[in-house]
Amino acid sequence: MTDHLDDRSSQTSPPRLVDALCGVLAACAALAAAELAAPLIAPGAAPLLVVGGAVIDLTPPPLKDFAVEAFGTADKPVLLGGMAVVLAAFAALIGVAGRRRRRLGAVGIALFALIGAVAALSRPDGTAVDVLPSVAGGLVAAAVLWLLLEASRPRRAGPAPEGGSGGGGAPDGASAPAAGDAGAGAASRAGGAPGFDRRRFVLLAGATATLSAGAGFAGHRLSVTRVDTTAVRAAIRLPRPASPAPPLPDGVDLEIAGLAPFFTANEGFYRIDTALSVPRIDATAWRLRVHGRGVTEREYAYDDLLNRSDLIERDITLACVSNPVGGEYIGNARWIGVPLAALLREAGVRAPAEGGAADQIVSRSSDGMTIGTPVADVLDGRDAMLALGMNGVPLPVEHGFPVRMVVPGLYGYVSACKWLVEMELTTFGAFDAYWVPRGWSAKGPIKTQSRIDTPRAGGGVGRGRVTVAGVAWAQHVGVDRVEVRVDDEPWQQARLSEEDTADTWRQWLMEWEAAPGEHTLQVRATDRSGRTQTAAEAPPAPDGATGLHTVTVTVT
Ligand SMILES: Nc1nc2c(c(=O)[nH]1)N[C@H]1C(S)=C(S)[C@@H](COP(=O)(O)O)O[C@H]1N2
Ligand SMILES: [Mo]
Repeated sequence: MTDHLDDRSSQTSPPRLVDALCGVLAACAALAAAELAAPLIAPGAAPLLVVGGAVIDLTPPPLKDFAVEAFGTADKPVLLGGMAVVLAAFAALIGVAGRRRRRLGAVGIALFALIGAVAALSRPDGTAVDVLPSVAGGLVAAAVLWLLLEASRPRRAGPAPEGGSGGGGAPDGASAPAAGDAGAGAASRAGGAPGFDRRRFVLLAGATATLSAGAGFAGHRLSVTRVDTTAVRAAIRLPRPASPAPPLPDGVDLEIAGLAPFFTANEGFYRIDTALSVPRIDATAWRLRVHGRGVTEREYAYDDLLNRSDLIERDITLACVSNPVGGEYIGNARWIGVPLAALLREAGVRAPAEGGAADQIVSRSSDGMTIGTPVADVLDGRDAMLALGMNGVPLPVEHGFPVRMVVPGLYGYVSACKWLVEMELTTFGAFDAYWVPRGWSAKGPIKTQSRIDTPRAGGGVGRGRVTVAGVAWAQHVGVDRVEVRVDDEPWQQARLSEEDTADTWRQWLMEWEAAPGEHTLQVRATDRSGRTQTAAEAPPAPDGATGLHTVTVTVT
């Protein structure tokens, strides 16, 4: 047990910080081991991810709304960072507790492994093997903690200096080996000099940190490259659609600085989902299963869809129900895909009004998301599709590769299932999709809305002629009119850009003679059904925010 280093090392007993460090290093080693084990034995079940996923699913809706509002699309890095801080704090405690009683440390570690295992099993796609990374992590944590605590264990020559005079750094109660951990310690204690071997500990700690970083990195690489989605995706050639998008009229894009462009680039397209790590699906192995009430079960491969002779290309503006008034969770893209109504009719689906047995399509993603869409909307002639392409390229991985649903006029949470793997025909009475028990309406038609993009809220502009511009949307109904109000003046009609289709947003602009001082600008849209958006303010939950986007600017 005693090695030659013991005899010539600096000797002090470990302060609590060392105990805490032992705990934190054990946690790092555990996470690294689990990260490495996951892609090898249980892909997608790395403990941080499954626990993070469970946290997301269990988060009460108001807290989730707050997180989205406060951190926007950075909500997931913030969540992972928060989890790391909490984990580090508990790991430090486990280190301190483990010094007093090894058994206490073991119990703490077992508890964390259990949390990981339960989270893994509770995932919608969880299976029994998914607990293994957590088990592996727990075992590694226990071993590393034991090793580090041993290495930093205080040794005393002869009887312990009771109530030490201070100079020697008498071990506080916490560092004294406790009853219940016998055996191994006795020998080294008897033979060693007082204090603990710093050099040996630093070496071990350094080795633990280095190995953990290496294993964690290797695990990460493995999980990313296991299926080379990137190569599969890059090899896909999108066919020419049988029904191309109607020609774009001149003047759909007013091309004003500060105004959202008519088409949103894929890179800048908002992203909203519960996926902590983006599902990476091998399109060549992908299958879509269609089943449920009133259908003959079918299965489609990616090529079955890609090679269809009825592909359509359409411009559709997608919007999120969580978008606050004036918010950015909306984007417009040119999609290529399979007409969903045609595909469903082939399988025997009929609209409820035609005697169909199902009124809801429940889409399932590879990561277990469920999204419920009215059958009636999909079959009413609108360009609902299973999208394969977005703005001229195969769907980006973040936006649902290989296949997602897009339905004009419905918020994303009731229509736009990404990483789609299954469609089940059922009823709204029989099944609540993911968001419904979380306080969101089962049906979510998009509300007519408008936004001022320039000038920016809180910004300053020079007096004289100022271009006020923004976007307005009423998907599948169409925007008919946009009006702007300055302070308490009467509403003035804005100039609208040319319309692409009723399924796309429209830009608008108004020239304003701005006088010095602080001014408030407001916008409202009227859709083609004659409805003007309400000024009454409502939050995003349960079925979309209302109110007028209001911007205050200072004119100098
Ligand atoms: N699999 C899956 N699909 C999903 C979601 C999700 O969390 N998981 N979120 C939905 C929501 S709420 C919206 S608004 C849209 C957003 O699509 P985007 O990220 O491509 O903009 O995807 C929808 N599809
Ligand atoms: Mo959404």
